[in-house]
Amino acid sequence: MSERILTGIKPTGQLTLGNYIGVLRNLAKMSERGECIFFIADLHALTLPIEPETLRQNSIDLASFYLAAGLDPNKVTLFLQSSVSEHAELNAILQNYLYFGELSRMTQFKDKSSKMNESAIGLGLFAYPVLMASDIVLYDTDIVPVGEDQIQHVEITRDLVNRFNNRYGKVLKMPKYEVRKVGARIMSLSDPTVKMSKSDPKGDIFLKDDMKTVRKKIMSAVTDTGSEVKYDPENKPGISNLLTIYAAMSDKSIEEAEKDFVGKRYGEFKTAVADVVIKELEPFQQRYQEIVNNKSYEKVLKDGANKAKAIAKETLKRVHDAVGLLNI
Ligand code: ATP
Ligand code: LTN
Repeated sequence: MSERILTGIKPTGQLTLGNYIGVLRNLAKMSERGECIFFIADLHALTLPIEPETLRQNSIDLASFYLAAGLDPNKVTLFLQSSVSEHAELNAILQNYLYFGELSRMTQFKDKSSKMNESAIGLGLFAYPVLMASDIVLYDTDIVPVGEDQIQHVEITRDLVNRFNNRYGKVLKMPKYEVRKVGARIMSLSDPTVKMSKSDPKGDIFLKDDMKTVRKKIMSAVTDTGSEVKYDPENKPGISNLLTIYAAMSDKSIEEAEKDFVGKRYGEFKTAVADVVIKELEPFQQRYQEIVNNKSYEKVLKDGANKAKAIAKETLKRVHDAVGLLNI
């Protein structure tokens, strides 16, 4: 049987080059490898304050970006998390199998909540990994492709699966994460010690930026002292980040990328980085615009939700049986 591959992205803001390199860019290839289930984690987007109109717009944008990444809607299942109510139903059950202590130790929770006033931290933000675990196990997922920051959430899902199966027998499928070798963590162009992140947009390249802006942002990216183009994240975080972007966008290893710039100056190097990014981003953006204009995402999302629901219903029934809920 072929592998089942699942991933989700939150419609929380403008997608960045980090999202593109870390995840989006690889999805089309994935769909040749196994059965793909991709979704828009709109319920997760509610874990931090967001305007209704922004959430709606972001969800449409994200659906269009998924499709622009070359996904064939006949091959992959693409849907909104909120359209398949089984996610929330399974969440209500699984929340009893992850514990306060382990949830408190999640890096993402600590990062996000530390920037907030305690009285404004919602339960959803704290319980985020439970819903994510539900997303994953609902489809008997084998592989979860994510950026580096999400590994911990897949690991806690694995802990939950172990715990649940030890108690009830082999009910849930054990998932594995998969992180790409180059580009699992693209850093901010203005501060290469922090992740490029859509909820902290300083130093981001947005997938909707026009090409002039993209070039300008890359040309003015923070670099390091010295003049050698060398991969050394500790001492040369700026150059290493740009090398990573270059390598990922040209499907090269870091070593091959380094070789392209032996004896070259930073300026020349940055121009080459901008060139590879623009060469791919420009047609990607055109495809995105066409999809937005003709609204082709609507039917894809509807069909996707129906396909997803058929699988999710089966798993939920199995879980009900296991824990003793009557399937009447
Ligand atoms: P937020 O800032 O709202 O937390 P985000 O930009 O981290 O959002 P997500 O929706 O959390 O985006 O992530 C979607 C996917 O993109 C995840 O698999 C995540 O690991 C990946 N990703 C996000 N930022 C980067 C990055 N800078 N480099 C590589 N992958 C990334
Ligand atoms: N937490 C993820 C989004 C996400 C996800 C998932 C990813 C929600 N559910 C299930 C993989 C599998 C994020 O912030 N990128």
